[in-house]
Amino acid sequence: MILNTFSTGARWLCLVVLVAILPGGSAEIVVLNGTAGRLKVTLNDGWSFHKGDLEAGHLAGLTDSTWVNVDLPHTWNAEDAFDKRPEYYRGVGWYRRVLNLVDAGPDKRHFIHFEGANQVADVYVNGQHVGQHIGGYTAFTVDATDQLRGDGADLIAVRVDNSHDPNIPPLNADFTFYGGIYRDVWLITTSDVHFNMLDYGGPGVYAVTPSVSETAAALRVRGSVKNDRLENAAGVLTATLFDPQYRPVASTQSTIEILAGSISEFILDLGEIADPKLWSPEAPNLYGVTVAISVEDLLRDVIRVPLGFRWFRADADDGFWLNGKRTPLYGTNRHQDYPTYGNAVPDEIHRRDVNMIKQNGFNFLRLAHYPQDPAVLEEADRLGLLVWEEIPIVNLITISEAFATNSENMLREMIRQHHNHPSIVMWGYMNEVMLREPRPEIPEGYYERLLDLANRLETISKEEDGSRLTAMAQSLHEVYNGRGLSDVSDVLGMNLYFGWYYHDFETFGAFLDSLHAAHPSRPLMISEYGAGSDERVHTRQPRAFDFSTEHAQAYHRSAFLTIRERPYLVGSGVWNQFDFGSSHRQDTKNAINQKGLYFFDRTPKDVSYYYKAHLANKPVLHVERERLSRAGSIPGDSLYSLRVYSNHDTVRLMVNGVPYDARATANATTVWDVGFIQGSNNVEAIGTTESQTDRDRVVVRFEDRRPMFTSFTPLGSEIAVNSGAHYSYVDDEGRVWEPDRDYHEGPWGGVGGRGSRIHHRIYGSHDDPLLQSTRIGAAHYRFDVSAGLYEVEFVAAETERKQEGHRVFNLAVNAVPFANGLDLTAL
Ligand code: GCB
Ligand code: CA
Repeated sequence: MILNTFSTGARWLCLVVLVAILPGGSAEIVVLNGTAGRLKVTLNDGWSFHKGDLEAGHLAGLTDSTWVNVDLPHTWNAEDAFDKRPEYYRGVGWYRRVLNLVDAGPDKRHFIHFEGANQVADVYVNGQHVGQHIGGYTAFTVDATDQLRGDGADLIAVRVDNSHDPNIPPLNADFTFYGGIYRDVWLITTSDVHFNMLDYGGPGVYAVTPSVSETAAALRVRGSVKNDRLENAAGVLTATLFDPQYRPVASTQSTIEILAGSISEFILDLGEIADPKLWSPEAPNLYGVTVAISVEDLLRDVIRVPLGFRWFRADADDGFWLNGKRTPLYGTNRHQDYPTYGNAVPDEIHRRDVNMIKQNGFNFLRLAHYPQDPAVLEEADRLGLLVWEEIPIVNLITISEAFATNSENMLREMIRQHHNHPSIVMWGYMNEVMLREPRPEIPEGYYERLLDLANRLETISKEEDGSRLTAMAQSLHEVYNGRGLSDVSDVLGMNLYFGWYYHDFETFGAFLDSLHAAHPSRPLMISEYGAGSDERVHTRQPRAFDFSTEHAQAYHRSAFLTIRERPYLVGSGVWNQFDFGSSHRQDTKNAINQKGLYFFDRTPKDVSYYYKAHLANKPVLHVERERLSRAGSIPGDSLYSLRVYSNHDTVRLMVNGVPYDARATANATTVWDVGFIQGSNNVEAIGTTESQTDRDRVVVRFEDRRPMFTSFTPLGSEIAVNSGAHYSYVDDEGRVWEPDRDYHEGPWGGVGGRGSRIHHRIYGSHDDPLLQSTRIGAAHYRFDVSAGLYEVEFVAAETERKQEGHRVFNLAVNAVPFANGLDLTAL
């Protein structure tokens, strides 16, 4: 249990919370009459869940004893979003829970606060509808006071629906829209005079710094108070600023009149704060402001919001500036899901993710493509990350007033809910919404309505919060064909995939320069760039879209250099920090977008160390280790290039005790051509900078298959070929399937046919990168092995239900047929 005490003044206060845990049941929540402050209690535990819709889902008479017991956060798509069926359940689910609340007094108000439910939620208390919320990524609060009986058996029922709705963004996107109450739920009890709890899910209290410099800052708090009494109330408001050591440093008081049943707004000026400790990624000095309201000398409500003193701007010529210092934003994007949890991840995982991003050396985080959990923002404040947060308008809009209204509402919710986080520097509201051109079904008037919506959202952003920059992300063709959209927000984010979806790395820089020259007053930012990879896929000839780790690393080494050489850029965000769930994806791992610097389970990819070596403020030395199983059957196969990512000046390498030359690091990389021997190879890198030395070791297993061509080796030796592929594949057993090759004077290779690769999911197997490639057409393989007894295994898959007879194999070994008319569809 954590007990927080605030001590800001002499007259008050004492926060009394009594929670009795009943054996085997949920907590009994006892609220004592006349106590001060507010009570916030988790409602995460003890829910019953039913997948599907029910007419009487909200009624007490319904028996829910057969429902599944769940705790929140919860999603119903944690499994079906990853199976090989492209669809996942998008529909209704019901949640019910008894609230064991013993209410000792009439002067209390009870609110239920949902941090997020995807995507439409209807909340019922004792059978009565108390609120509906639209949108899966923002929080909302309902006032349940009038429906609660406080007899220990109050029934809360929530109907959640994640069906597609043309009026609710996102309409479609490259991530999974997991349904459910997937974030924390709280009961918040206040007295009957309290800060506005129904302010777009926000705290109702907002701290602003109209001016900040190194020597002085102005601080103002605005907000609103609700009086739920039948008579008018005269209150005293107290705002106190606490420094990062929790010492009060400034305070102000003022009186407020609130008419019965109404809301009064207030502004409190805390005057000038001398020598504020500035907030920055290097020194995230986090202040806090508490605001309290007392009536008749008794504290009624108190709230604490975070505060950081900092100022910033984005310039079209020299990028991002924080606290008067040029601070290029080098960072990453993050989605909120995780293996086995889907999007219903506990706060610990949110916080750990943000920590990993910080540890990677980044100073920037784009929360794409939607507002994220409060734990994410709290951690970004605490650790010092500059954040772009956005609402989920992705890929396209619907031309309807309902879509526009829902979007505006989400934007206001996001801004109010996260307004107080000093980490936030940009509010975003659209991502790649111009539809891919040419696209015949573009509705009449689409671009005009889009521009109109963008302008409406821009206006709201500034109206809600003029202190932040606004941003929008566009794809390559959109940046060209802006149609006015590219100039609406303060910063233009560009999602650019040179060397992945199109063009190549080398043309990336020239493109940026020409765009900057054509639009010299636009602050430009790379909001996304990235390449997918799979630790099982390796090649000496990396190509775009082959998912080899070698290509992804080459991509990032080139892209980040290009970015760093361009001081006019506001910054950049890798797409993505972590691999994430995208149910429609059919890359080499089903339903996963693999562009992470980390795998979905948060193990780091080698390429993450490239960034760490560049950006982290500590020694980094990392021998690549995604390719520890290697095999070779042709001359030269034992020679491999091996990379070490480091910020040391020089790196030395030892392989099996043999020293290689010391090399100077360039672009945080050193590369060696290493000869491996059969079996285990000990690789050790030694990095040195002045007197500092670090070591990193890996063991590489090399299977030398060349002897098979000179002598018969009866047991345990094999050659496995990844037919039709230029990359090798390592399966679950550690077997290395070598890249295909054509036969030229031995020792083996394919004759006839040609290599071909599809990007479809393979049913019934997760060896997708092995089975997605094949040599098509009449072909045979020749292996010049010595005489002996061999086993030949033929592995094949059909990707879709083809007509019988579509693909038929006749197999023969040494011209002796052993299977004729083999038709996988007919099996
Ligand atoms: C983008 C989108 C993002 C996708 C990404 C990709 O431009 O903004 O949602 O996930 O590309 O990986 O294709
Ligand atoms: Ca949370």
